Amino acid sequence: MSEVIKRAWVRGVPDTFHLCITDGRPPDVLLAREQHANYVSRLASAGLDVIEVAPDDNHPDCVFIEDTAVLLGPVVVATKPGAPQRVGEVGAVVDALDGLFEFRSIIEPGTLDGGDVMVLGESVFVGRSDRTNQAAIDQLTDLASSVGLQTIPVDVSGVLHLKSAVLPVGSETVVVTPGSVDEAKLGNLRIVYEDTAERNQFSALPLADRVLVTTSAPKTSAALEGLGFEVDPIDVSEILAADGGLTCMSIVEP
Ligand code: CIR
Repeated sequence: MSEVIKRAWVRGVPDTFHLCITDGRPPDVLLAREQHANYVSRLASAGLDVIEVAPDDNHPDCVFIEDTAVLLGPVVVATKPGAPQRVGEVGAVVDALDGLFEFRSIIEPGTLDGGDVMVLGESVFVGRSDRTNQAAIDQLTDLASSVGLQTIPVDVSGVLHLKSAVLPVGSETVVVTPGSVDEAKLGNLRIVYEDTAERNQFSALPLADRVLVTTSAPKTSAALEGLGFEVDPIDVSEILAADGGLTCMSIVEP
């Protein structure tokens, strides 16, 4: 039987990226675009079929496509981003996914960012954060249950999203920023801690044969290598400046 090629949806960096929501310095648009192109080529070289949604200058944060739609098996859940200025990003992404999955939607008063959703096996961990509220968690719980998945809410503090602080690097291992989440909720997952000197600098995206990791967290990455993970470092300084990471620039088919 031939290998199934998975798809990944990405969205380009708009000319207005320097106006994105950030607690830090504005990112450099041209450098961000170079780093994004490098990210896209790493996904493609890992065997993913990459589909690009055009950027929209009216939405400076649109490169963070993960926040707009969540794939739960045969279902795509259009989110309701918790930052009001990001709500308009969802339509173009839904258009790209339309017809490929059964369509569902988070509705008001729910707000949910895809960065708060981590699907591992049969479990859907969902961060209760400044962007994702209980109403949306209740809706997601029902949607997940309809496709046989169990939802586990996790309180998130001091970071933007669940996946700012809990990064899957394999099906059973996560890298955690100490003190950001209630680790008891992570059940039997193996926890590797982000090095304290690299706080909020580590991000990761597991690919078929390796884990893409940020160059900004070499000690954490070395610890992963010590555990047998094949790491592939990538510089995404401008994405980190915009409070993003490696998961947030794509929606990868499970
Ligand atoms: C925001 O504040 O919404 C963006 N500047 C960053 C979003 C990052 N998204 C993600 O990690 N899933």
